[in-house]
Amino acid sequence: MPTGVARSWPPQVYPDFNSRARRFPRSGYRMAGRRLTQRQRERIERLQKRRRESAGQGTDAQDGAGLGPEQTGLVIANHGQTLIVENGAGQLCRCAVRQNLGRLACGDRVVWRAFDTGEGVVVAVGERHTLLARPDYNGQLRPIAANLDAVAVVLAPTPEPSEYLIDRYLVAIAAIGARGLLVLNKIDLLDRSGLAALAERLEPYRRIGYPLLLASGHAAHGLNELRAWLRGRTSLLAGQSGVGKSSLIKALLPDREIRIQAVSAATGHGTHTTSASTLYHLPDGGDLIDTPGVRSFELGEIGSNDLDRGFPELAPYLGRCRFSDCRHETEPDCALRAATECGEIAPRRLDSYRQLRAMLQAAAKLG
Ligand SMILES: Nc1nc2c(ncn2[C@@H]2O[C@H](COP(=O)(O)OP(=O)(O)O)[C@@H](O)[C@H]2O)c(=O)[nH]1
Ligand SMILES: [Mg+2]
Ligand SMILES: [Zn+2]
Repeated sequence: MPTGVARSWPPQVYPDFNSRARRFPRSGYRMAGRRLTQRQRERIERLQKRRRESAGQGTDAQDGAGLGPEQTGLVIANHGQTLIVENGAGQLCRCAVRQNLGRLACGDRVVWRAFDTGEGVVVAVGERHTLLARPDYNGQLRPIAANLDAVAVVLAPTPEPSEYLIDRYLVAIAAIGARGLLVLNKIDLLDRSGLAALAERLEPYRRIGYPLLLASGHAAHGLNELRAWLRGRTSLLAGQSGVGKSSLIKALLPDREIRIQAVSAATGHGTHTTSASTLYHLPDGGDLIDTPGVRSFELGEIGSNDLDRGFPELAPYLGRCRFSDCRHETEPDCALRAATECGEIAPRRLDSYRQLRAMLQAAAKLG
């Protein structure tokens, strides 16, 4: 971990966290009492009492008492213990979450039931195929986005891109099992030679399989290609502050304001602010999760396998150095350095790999 970077602030990636979702039981729940209104709480207590009384009689007393049938939904906004869930017909419902389900995130697929008050309760969460999480202020892991298929790393001429930062994003993306895409935004700021120079600098990423799209949110350039790439996927835009993520999101989502108003209406009390994570449907298909607090993500508790997954081009050479504990620095017969000298590996990528490996090893020694 570089010094001066607060561990708790940037979101981190915890691949093992995904496994928690599989253990969520569908029954034997306790109600999430704290965030329910007094009226709801009383209702639930009555229901539970009646349920206990009717246990063994083969009836589901809940159905007769204002709790509708189970239905599936998608979490599209998250305000702590209150979620906005969208049903199959596109209707939004404010839902509490049963406590034993833990924290949910935008992108979670859920089973929920509506009260006759119009609000609902989430009773189960589907297995997540990916989960991006970060620790909150007291170190508890907090899910940020569930079921992401892809993360677009947005870059721009300013702020100047850093290969090390890009590589850290790509490792984090590979660690959760999502696909990575590079978007070089604000190309309206570049002349022909400036663009050629920056594209050349990013060429190593294209060579190892990361698509590179050129875009300008302001000049509405490259947006069709970006839309085509996002279609059919659940994605998130990541990148340093100032690269133009918010501008791109606005350009991609012409109905964003309408959606924000609909989410606000569904929250009932208080309004939905854009500082909360929100899942938007893209007009051409696909979903975009906007998590404005998430500027960059950091490596968290990832192992060296995750690191290696973020450097696919090293795979043919790993384990082929003369020394099994080779640090790929000055050791003789280093397969990675030899491959770099032959042009098979970009020197900057090897630099990043060495730095990240050293960082992970130092972190492992600490504890
Ligand atoms: N020239 C140019 N400026 C842009 C473009 N997109 C965003 N900006 C500017 O870059 C700054 C940061 O944009 P913003 O979308 O807030 O970036 P974010 O921090 O990544 O969300 C703002 O001053 C924008 O007006 C673009 O395509 N071209
Ligand atoms: Mg922004
Ligand atoms: Zn080596």
